[in-house]
Amino acid sequence: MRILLAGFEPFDGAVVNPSWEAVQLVEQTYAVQLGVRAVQLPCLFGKATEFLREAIVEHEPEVVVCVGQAGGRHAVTVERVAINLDDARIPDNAGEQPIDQPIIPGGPAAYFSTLPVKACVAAARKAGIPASVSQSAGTFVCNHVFYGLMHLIATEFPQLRGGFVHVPYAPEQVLDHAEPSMPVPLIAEALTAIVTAAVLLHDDLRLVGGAIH
Ligand code: PCA
Repeated sequence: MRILLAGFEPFDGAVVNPSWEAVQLVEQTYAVQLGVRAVQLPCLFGKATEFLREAIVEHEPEVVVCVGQAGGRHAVTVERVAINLDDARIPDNAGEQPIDQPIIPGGPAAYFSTLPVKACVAAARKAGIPASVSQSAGTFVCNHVFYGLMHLIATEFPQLRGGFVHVPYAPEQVLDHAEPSMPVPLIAEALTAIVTAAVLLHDDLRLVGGAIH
């Protein structure tokens, strides 16, 4: 099995991004056993997806899981849907701040993850780590890359399965303010459980996991 895990570089003035720290840890531990390769994506509209496409061409993975930081979330969240919209609240790392622009003009309004999202959540919880389904990956670079990945799968790589996972801040990012956080080794364990579930299960489990709002 070949698995590509993509994390992001720090953004918005931060010095670390737990997504990149965690995917590296998974690679270090499971490179051989699970066939995991970790790559870092720039926090840039456009370029990040191009970089991801190059990594897919180079590594020929069967499953791609992109991972990003979602500061303020208290759990590891498996994203269900990517929407065809860039609407940046802050600039990306090159100062780009698209407002209300389609990612792919004329593309579908949305793509669903092709990971078994409920099974992935269940696997992380079974490992003892707080996890839930998320119904929105936002409208910044993470949603942009998630949509870009699903569009690549729809148009160029039909055998590939893929999706997106958002992770909380690492503790060192919130030392002086009241925000939830999760140690990077725990995030890495959750990602390992999620990737394993994604590899083993093509069809999702029918579990409660929706949201009222
Ligand atoms: N999180 C941002 C972009 C990069 C990252 O790690 C997001 O959620 O869009």
